[in-house]
Amino acid sequence: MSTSAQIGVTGLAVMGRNLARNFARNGYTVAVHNRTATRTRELVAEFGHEGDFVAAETAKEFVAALERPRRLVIMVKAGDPTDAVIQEFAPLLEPGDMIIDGGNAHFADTRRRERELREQGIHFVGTGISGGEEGALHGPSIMPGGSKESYEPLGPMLEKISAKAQDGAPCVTHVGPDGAGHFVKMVHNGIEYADMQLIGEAYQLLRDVAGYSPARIADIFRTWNTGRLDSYLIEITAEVLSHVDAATGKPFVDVVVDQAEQKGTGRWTVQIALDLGVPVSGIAEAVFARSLSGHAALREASRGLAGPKPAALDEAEAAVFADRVEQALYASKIVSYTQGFHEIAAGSAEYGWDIDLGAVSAIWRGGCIIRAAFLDRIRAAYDARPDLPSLLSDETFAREIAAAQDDWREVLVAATRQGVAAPGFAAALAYYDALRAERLPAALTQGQRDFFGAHTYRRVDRDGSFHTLWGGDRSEASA
Ligand code: NBP
Repeated sequence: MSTSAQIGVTGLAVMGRNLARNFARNGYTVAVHNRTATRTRELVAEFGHEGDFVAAETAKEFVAALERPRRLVIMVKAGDPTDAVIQEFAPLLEPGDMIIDGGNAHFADTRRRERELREQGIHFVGTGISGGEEGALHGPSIMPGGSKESYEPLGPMLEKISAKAQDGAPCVTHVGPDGAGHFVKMVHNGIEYADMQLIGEAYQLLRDVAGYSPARIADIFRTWNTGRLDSYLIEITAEVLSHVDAATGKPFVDVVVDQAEQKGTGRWTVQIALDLGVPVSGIAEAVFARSLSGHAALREASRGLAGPKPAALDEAEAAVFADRVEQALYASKIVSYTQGFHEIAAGSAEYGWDIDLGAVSAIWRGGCIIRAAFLDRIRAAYDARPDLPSLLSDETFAREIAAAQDDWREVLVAATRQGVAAPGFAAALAYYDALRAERLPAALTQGQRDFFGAHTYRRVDRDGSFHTLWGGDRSEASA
């Protein structure tokens, strides 16, 4: 077999197959391989006409087909299968070659794999790929980690197959060393959870408080999609809400079981945020909301619990309310991105990744699930001030929130009065109010901890640690 392929893809399920086709359609010769060889044969039989594929039945054949330095993409199930594939291929590779893991790996696994392979001189490039099946084929948002050195021979190829933002920029950048790419992909998915939850809450409020039908709400989302909320998720929400079930003639959304799953990356975003001490309350509420929805028996047992008497809005009141929901949704969205970017900044500091937050927002503008017009503004905010402490410190966002906040609060008042759960909106507002507060009850928490556990406290007027002798004369002592 000649060493003619510029890149190889092993793991030819939905994602791998489409990614291989994307490389081939862009003029690259692609070696393809899968544990079960029928998938490889099927790919070449079905799509062989789209470009140059080199089908390999064995690992040896696959590696032999790649030009050097070898670029070997793994698109298999994350976890043990990824390790199994690495163990199979690494002994066949040579120093300077690279293994690109495009699966949804946990960044800590990526760090371990990168370290292990580095000892053999192999570059391990943990790469977040977003956009699902369609993105893999037509252009995903790509978040490669790994060494800078590996990006040189790999980057131009990724740039070619990636999505392009409206200004034509490829949606790929070298995010940072070792696990940085998979970390950023993880937070992308966490933000995606929050976006979806907030949109879901907006829908529920428009339905239960404003009294609108799914079709009418779909129209509202379509209108919102022409403004500052312009995004892929708002666009597809309108499509889903206007879809009618062919079998029953009912709105599709009414015939679907209202229980959502929460898988790896959303949960990881919250777990890692806890480890890093970053408050991602909006993202966490989105994960918890999915968990709660799945507790069918608990929900069934709780359905009869007391709630407020519903009060219908008239047409004019409903229209005003709908406008307020747009404000609440937008403000809450700013908060969830603020939290997500805080987590990326904290991960970057913890692991020494030096991630450019503006570049991250730029590569999310196309291809990925959270692509949105609004990301241009985030990029502008970080470009203007790379050390921005928080998106809320950006003048434009602060001004927009200032304009939205009264409506945001009114929406939560209405939700509370009518007994409609809006945990994402509420968590976002609580985060905003806590951040801007002059004083927080954490001072009282310090006092309580000192009382029951002599944990000491710090004072506003003097340096050092202090302890109060609570049981006796309550005098203070320096610790
Ligand atoms: P799956 O996650 O369903 O994995 C199936 C592939 O893994 C098949 O090629 C299978 O080979 C291979 N595989 C398994 Br399972 N165990 C293996 C082993 N021990 N050794 C070798 N190969 C093994 O595929 P997918 O949905 O295409 O996703 C691929 C990766 O991309 C995953 O990490 C996923 O999380 C990530 N991702 C998916 C999406 C999406 O929208 N689906 C989006 C973004 C990222 P076989 O054919 O021989 O069984």
